[in-house]
Amino acid sequence: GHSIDFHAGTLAPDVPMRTVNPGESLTYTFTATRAGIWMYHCSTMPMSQHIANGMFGAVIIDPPNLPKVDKEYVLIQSELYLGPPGGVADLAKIQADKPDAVVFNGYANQYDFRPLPAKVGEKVRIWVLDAGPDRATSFHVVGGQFSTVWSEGRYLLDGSDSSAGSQALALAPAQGGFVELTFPQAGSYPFVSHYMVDAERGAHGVFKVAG
Ligand SMILES: [Cu+2]
Repeated sequence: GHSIDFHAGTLAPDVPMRTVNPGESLTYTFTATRAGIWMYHCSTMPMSQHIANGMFGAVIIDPPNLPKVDKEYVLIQSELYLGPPGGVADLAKIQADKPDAVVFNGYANQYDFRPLPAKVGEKVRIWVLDAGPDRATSFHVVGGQFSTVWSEGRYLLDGSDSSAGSQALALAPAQGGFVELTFPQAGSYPFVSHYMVDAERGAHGVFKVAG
């Protein structure tokens, strides 16, 4: 059985978040009242293993009057605890806090091999969600500074003060937000979780910035 814990709405979870068995279905409705990058995930026990199997996602509700940008990306960080091929995530590794890989959008280092494009001078917005199940992130762009930081419902930095900048967006599991930055020169700008052991496990990619 599986279920859904849907952070983008608020209600008594008893019935809508119940576990349904294979072949059964459940229709879930919600009203988008609050902005954010909201996690949803399976909440059937052991929840850590269901989330580690990839049963999670994000719903993005823009804040009112969110300015247009030139490019917008979504990066969801999560961990992989590899079980046998074709099998499920390894519960012992999960409980020992020993991930095999920490990834953006499901695959280790995928944006090293297929960098995300941008151009010099463009304003780029990056939504980030930490889906866990268990590790926090510190999202950082090497060579970049964030002019805007929005986290969990409020601006930490709204871009109005050109002397103010940010170097990392800190997110605990299930937290999300966005950053904005402009690349000053052409080049390859790595982005990482600045929990360095996780960057080295695969939470690493590159923005390829064209002149
Ligand atoms: Cu599940």
